[in-house]
Amino acid sequence: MTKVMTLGQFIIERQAEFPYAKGELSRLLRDIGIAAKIVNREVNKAGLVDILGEAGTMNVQGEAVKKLDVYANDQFISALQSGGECCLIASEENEDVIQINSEVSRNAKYIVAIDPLDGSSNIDVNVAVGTIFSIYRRKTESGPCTKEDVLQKGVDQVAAGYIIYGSSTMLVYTTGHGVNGFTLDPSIGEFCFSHPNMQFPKSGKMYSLNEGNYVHFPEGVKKYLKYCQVEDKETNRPYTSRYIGSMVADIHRNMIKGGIFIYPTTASSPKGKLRLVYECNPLAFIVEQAGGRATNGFTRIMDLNVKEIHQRTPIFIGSEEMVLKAEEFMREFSPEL
Ligand code: P6P
Repeated sequence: MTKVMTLGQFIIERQAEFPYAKGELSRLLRDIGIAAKIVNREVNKAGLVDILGEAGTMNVQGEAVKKLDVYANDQFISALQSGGECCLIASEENEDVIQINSEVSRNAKYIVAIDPLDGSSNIDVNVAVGTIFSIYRRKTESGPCTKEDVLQKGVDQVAAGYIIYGSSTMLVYTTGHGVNGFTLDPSIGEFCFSHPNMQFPKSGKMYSLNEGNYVHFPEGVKKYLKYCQVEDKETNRPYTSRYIGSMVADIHRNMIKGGIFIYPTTASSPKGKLRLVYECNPLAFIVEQAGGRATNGFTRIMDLNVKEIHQRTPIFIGSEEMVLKAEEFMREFSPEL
């Protein structure tokens, strides 16, 4: 019987590798893991909404039923506020930053940027959804953190991770020393170490993008799409199209099997749809740490200047060779972008 290692045990064991660390980051990751388990319980009940009551109604316990993304946001904020290791939160669900000014958190070292439940519109059709988080050290020395503390480039991330609520629930994260995955064992309520040192395949046969936007794609994306669809035995083409419409699920699948995910500029999203701070930067950190590549078609995602919390960016992310090929088409056919 192989020894099961829980997320908590793994964090403590890895903590020993960073003698300078006093455990704050370890406790912060633990707090996120606890909130993820609570959110997982509710996401898995979503199919029972008739019994539990639609969002905006009262459930059988007489409690107001929240939309799941609001519920998830509340759970992660509450866990971070009570954990005491985070002084500021930037959330997809909140227009402005959330300062945590309690005695214990005011001088905490870390900032968390989070998309508490990405792809939540897929819940009603039972498709995998995800939480994405990014952790930075505060830039200001002490006192209440401000929005300036969160407007940092992706290269300055201390840690990043995602939770995928799918056929199983997994937490995948990096602290800059590789990527490790943990699968939730509901029978013991623990994330168990299941995917050591995850590696993004250097190439693959899957491309993920919403071809419904084809007409408004940049010429370089159109040309790359046609490249993927042309028959060429030597380079394993035509590739396969796989698009779930849930970023964490699409990227997680591609990290296991190889592939590229693209959300370029479109007519309705002239700057791209996906958010730099709490979607693209954390996923770029994880993908790069696993040996993949993440750019906006020209520039490394993690080098992009961050001016606004909810800033959007085009993203090309996944197997290194596939992203490099897509960038070739962008340079040749859409250099103006
Ligand atoms: P579209 C979900 O709403 C999301 O933010 C990502 O998870 C997903 O990759 C993308 O939007 C899907 O967008 O325009 O293809 O429906």
